[in-house]
Parts: sequence; C-alpha cells; structure tokens
Amino acid sequence: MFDYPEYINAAVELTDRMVERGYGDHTALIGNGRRRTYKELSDWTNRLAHALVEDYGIQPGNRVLIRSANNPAMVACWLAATKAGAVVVNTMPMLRTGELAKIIDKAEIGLALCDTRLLEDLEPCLEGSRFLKKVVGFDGTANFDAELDRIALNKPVRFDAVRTGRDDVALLGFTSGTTGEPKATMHFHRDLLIIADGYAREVLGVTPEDIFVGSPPLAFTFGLGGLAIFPLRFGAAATLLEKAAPPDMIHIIETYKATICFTAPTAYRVMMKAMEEGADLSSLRAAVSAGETLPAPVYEEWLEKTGKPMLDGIGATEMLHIFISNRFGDSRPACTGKPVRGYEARIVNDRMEDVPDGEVGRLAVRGPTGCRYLADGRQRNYVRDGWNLTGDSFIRDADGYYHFAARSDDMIVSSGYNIAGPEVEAALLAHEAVAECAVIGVPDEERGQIVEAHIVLNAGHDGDAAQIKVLQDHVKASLAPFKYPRSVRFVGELPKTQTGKIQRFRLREGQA
Ligand code: 3SK
Repeated sequence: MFDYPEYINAAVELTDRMVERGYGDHTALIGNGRRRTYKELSDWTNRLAHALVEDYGIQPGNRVLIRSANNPAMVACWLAATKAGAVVVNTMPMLRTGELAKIIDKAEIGLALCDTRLLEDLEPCLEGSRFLKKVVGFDGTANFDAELDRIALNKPVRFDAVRTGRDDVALLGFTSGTTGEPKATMHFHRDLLIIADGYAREVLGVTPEDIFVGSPPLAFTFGLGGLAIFPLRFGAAATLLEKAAPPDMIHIIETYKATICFTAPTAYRVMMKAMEEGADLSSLRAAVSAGETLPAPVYEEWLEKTGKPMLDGIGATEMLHIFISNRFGDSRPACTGKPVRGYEARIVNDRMEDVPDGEVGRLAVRGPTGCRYLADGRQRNYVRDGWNLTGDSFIRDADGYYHFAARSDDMIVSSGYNIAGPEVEAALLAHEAVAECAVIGVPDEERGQIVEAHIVLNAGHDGDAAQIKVLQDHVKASLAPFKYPRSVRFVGELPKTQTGKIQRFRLREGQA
C-alpha cells in the first residue's frame, strides 16, 4: 500500500527532494516574522547537518534531543539531525529538569540541541548523566546568534545525507503513559512519510496552496505531523507559533489566510466566540480536532458558522498520528469516523475477542506506523497479537463508524494534554503537607477535563485557600505547569480496597 525505496531519508524527501521537484521558491515555513522557502530550508538544514556530523560527531543511530518551542529553527534542527541519520527526540519547553533527565536516560541521549532561551532546565541534566555529553545552543529566534548557528553558517549548502533504510528508526515519540513513567515509541523513516501519504493525502487532500496553522507542540507527534511533515510533503507552507493561544492563531489565520488548522476543541470554542466579534476565519478549509473528544455542540456550531464539518480524529504517539477520522463528505457529530487508509480498528474485550457493534469495548488498532515501544516490558500490555490497545473505550455502530466512550485508564486529557494522574500524585506527595493523595480527571466545560487532587493533609497543616495555592505552585515548579491540579479537595481519608489500594474510580463517581 505504501511503497518506498529500500533506502530513503525522510528529511531529504521533505526538503532537497521538494527543491528538485520545483518547489524551491515556494514558502515552506513562516515564523519569527519571516518566510523561508524550500530552497532556504534545504540549505539551512544541510549546513546544520554538516555541523552535527563534523563538529559534534553525530553518527547514524545516535540519539539527539531537541528542546524548543514551535519555530522554524526547531524544524531545521529536527530535519538536520534526521539527515545526519540521528534518532531524534523532540521535547516541549515546559518540561523541567527531572522530566528531561528521565527522557535522556531512557533514550540514551548523547547530544542535546537547545534553544538558548531554554537552557536553564536542560543544562543541569549534564551533571551525573551516564549518557548526555553535550548541550549545544541554537538561536530559536533564527537570528543565527548561537553556537550551532555560527558553526553551521560556514558550512556548504550541499550535504550527502546518510543513506538510511526505510525501516531505520528516525524518531522516538515520548508518551507519559498512565503511570507517569515515560514510554518511548520508535518510528521509522517510512512512518514519517506514511502519515502524510495516508491521512494528510486521503483525509485532508493537501495541496501546495495550503497554509497550515495550529497549536500542538512539534514535540508531540500530532504537531510534528500537522505543522511540519504534512505541509512539507506537499509543497505547502507551515506557520509556526511559539505561543499558540487562540488569539495568536486567529491573527495568523487572518494575516496569512491559513487554510488548515490543527488544534483541540477548547481552542475552536474560543475561536468561534471571536468569530461572533468579527474575527475572519473564512480562509480555513479544514479544521482538524484531536487530542481530546470533540463535543457534539462544538461540531454543530462550527458547521453552522462555517458550513464545513470539523474533522474529528483520534491518534496516538504510538501510531505516530491520526488513524481514525471523519471525512469532509462523511462526518457525523459525536463520532470519530472510520479508519484512515492503511489502518484497521476493532472493539475488543479483555480477552481480545470482538464485541458486537453497538457495545462498548476497548479500541484496538493496527497499521504500518506502530506500535513499537523502546525497551519496555509494557509492550505486552499495550500490544496484543499485533494490535495496539489505545487505552480508550469505543463503540462501533452498525454502519462502521467509531464513537468515543471513555478513557479506559487513569490518563487525564485536559485541553489536549495527556496528564498521568500518578505523576501529579508523586509530585504532591513530595510536599511536606501532603500525607496521601489521589488525582483524577473531572469533566470541565472549557478544557474537557481538569486535574483534581484529593488530599489528606499531615497534622499541623490547614486545608485553606493559601494551602491550595502552595500545593499548586509546588506542582508547577516540579512538573510541566499544565499538569497542576486546578481543583484541590482536602479530605479526611481516601477510599481504599481492603488491601489498601486507592479506589480512584470511587472519587470519579463522586461516591467518596
Ligand atoms: O490524540 C492524540 O493523542 C494524538 C497523538 C499523536 C498524534 C496525533 C494525535 C491526535
């Protein structure tokens, strides 16, 4: 179905090959107030690749971490490292030292490329790391005013990319899982092309005239696909925003007449409010919603306001991108649609038997882009007989459409971010005031879910507003700030089984 030569380098296909195919003068990236053509991107990434190989000793298979907000320099670093045959781990700016250290250890990262504005949390990882040898700064504002840029500026614009095999690992996508212990999923060079040649071609019908905008971090494969791989595969342009709150996206849509937007329902809600106050989003031909469930009222309102369906989809880092999606001519409210070309889905019970249509079961998916965990015993829990169990409960109706029912695990999805409850619990328990705690997701109109902490305090600590603030600040300081509990309840005790296991489901059901 997806046929690629035995040796192929995905980054070359997205840059140099596009120049060969006549897109050299087309805009590839817009960011930091500048446009860059495919030719400029090809030259830029080739110079960087020379620097990585010649000055930092990168060899095929070496693991390279990139730390940056969404900007053209991050895309250039990712492409350059991929051209050099490295295996890249993209990370979000919000991650703190402890979180970065776990990733570095798990992925055995030797070299990290970091926007110089974000060095503070990464540099301490050098101390005592068995793997990390060097952190190199690049200029995220693309004024070429950092070590990596200065070295790259003197390099040739041609680079003989490493002859990677189509099944060589190019990317490690990290997902925090339900336990908060990061899992890495491996993706091959061919996978990076399949998500474009499958989903982006079949569902979105991307053309060179398209201009992409969106909020997901490039460090999240949802963002890497939607804001880098899809546009670059088809000669289209990507706008990259370091801060992508709805007003920023609206500004970009109006300024550049963006045509395809990737974000979560929460942001679409705000954008629709802005439309009532005069925002002009009429250039958008596709609004992709993923990362959290799309409520039917949001779908209906968008359809009413724009005349076009919002394209709900479900994806996973494990599968690299979206594998079930609605289509322009075939979409329904409160429905995620049908499998994307190349993927198969089933609804199964705990014994991996199919459950009848119309009944809730576990969503299992298989396809060409996953699921392969890096050195992780959890592979056998999440992948059975070649099928990836996504952790979601779904229903398939009699017409073959898939409908989300619930998360089957402890993952909290808030404004499109996956937050592992146990990780937040661990952060809270590190505070002297906290004796016990349980963290759950509770429904929230604006964010889908929010993190709620049920806390038993140690003696001598008052459960008042000041204490809530102290604990929230404590979580924000130890984890990425989006993980902090927006709701905190102080309780006398937590519901437990006879063997002492906390019964979070009872908190969720409000029975405790
Ligand atoms: O929804 C998600 O979690 C997701 C993850 C990776 C790629 C795409 C999507 C929608």
